[in-house]
Amino acid sequence: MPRRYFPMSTDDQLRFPDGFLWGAATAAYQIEGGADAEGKGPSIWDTFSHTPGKVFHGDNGDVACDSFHRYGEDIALLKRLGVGSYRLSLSWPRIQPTGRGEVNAKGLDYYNRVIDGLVEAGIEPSVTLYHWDLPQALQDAGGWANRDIADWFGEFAAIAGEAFGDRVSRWITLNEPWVVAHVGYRDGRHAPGIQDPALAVAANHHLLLAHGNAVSALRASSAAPVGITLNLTVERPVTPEAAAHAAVLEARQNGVYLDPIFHGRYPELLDGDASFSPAAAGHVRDGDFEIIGAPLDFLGVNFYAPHYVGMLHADGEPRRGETVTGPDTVSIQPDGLPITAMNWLVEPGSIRELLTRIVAPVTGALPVYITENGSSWHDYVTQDGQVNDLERIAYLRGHLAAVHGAIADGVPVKGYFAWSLLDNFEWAEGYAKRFGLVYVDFATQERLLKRSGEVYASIVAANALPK
Ligand code: NCW
Repeated sequence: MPRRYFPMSTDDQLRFPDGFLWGAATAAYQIEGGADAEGKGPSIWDTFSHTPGKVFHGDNGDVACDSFHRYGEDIALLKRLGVGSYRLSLSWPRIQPTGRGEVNAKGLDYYNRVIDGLVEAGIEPSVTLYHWDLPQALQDAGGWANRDIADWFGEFAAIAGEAFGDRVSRWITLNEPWVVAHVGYRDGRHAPGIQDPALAVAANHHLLLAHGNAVSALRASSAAPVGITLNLTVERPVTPEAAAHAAVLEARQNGVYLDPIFHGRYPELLDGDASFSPAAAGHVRDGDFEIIGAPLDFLGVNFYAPHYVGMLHADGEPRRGETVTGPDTVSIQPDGLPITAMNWLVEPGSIRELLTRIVAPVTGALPVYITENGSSWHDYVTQDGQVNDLERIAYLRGHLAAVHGAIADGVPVKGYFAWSLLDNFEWAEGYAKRFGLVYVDFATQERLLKRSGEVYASIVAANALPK
């Protein structure tokens, strides 16, 4: 790739290209609350979080950040950050309470209020159609394991496109389909809490078909750019022997989404592996790859941490920092790298490696947005009423410098959305894990800009990162 230099980068700052889009992101179930307000139907996360033992501390999203009522405050915070765009998601069961047919006009009204408020504030709405809160009625009909969901999702996308397509600046069909299939249906740590590889691999294929149908539906009703957000992994083998295993892990997480969308096939490396390849499991029908491969306007990439892998020692004993993951493989937490409250490694260079080694060779000149990046720490309010989250600031600076490096390498990264605007309901971790640039006191719903929020605002204002 040709290396490009920024004429405006100087010794003391890294300047981002003119027009670089700065944003912040959230997801409906994580912030809205209003779980049964104004005609909303139940989602799989309502069911899952109310099932004892599924979420840390028995937390649920019934109230969350109460953004259903406090979206005005959220928009004011976005203005304070100075961001050009807000990435939010739509709750499918707020709009279609049973996921099919009947539309809840009051649900549309809510998003109209939010979208109008953003536009008025000069903030572009970047809207994700699906960020994990499936209508429970659709789960009862098989959820993502039922191929019919591709049509149900197409219908929902058409409704959203017609309702909001005149004001939305960019559409994201799905957030992290790998997590939906793998954590929801294979590992079971997320809703619907199923542990069945056969259903997980079916979900993988149906998510892609649903994505393709949504692209077509959105094209019919909105001129805004359309993309998908993938959580791609960077696998780092610690020995040459572990390289083949790392390649398989990348195919299982990256290839099973990137290859069908951009190359019209599932990864060859997984041929014959019916528990990871939808092709090997017999899910592909004639015409599927034409649907899945509908041309996109951008790729959204979420990235948090790399993953280190190695081979199990001959004595079968894992060493310190190693977790056994297979008959002869281990997952490794290497010494010397910081670890966030989520237990995720901090290694900024890996986002540059992801963009240059994994993304750009597949997407070429297609614009790329970092649709999520951020970190969780044990934040607290000091006696003088501040959150001095220095670790989050270091994480943010490190990752932005690495994204800048990827742009210098020639990767067309057009924007960056911090995860997250607010501390929120962190899925299976409940409220115990805070990712926000804004601290939320969940007892009072008071919002407080963290120091990282102040730092982010100054980076956004300068369109540059001080070195
Ligand atoms: S949990 C998760 N996240 C966080 C979440 O807040 C956000 O909604 C997601 O888009 C931050 O970014 C994403 N990702 C799932 C990681 C699951 C790891 C568990 C693997 C188990 C096999």
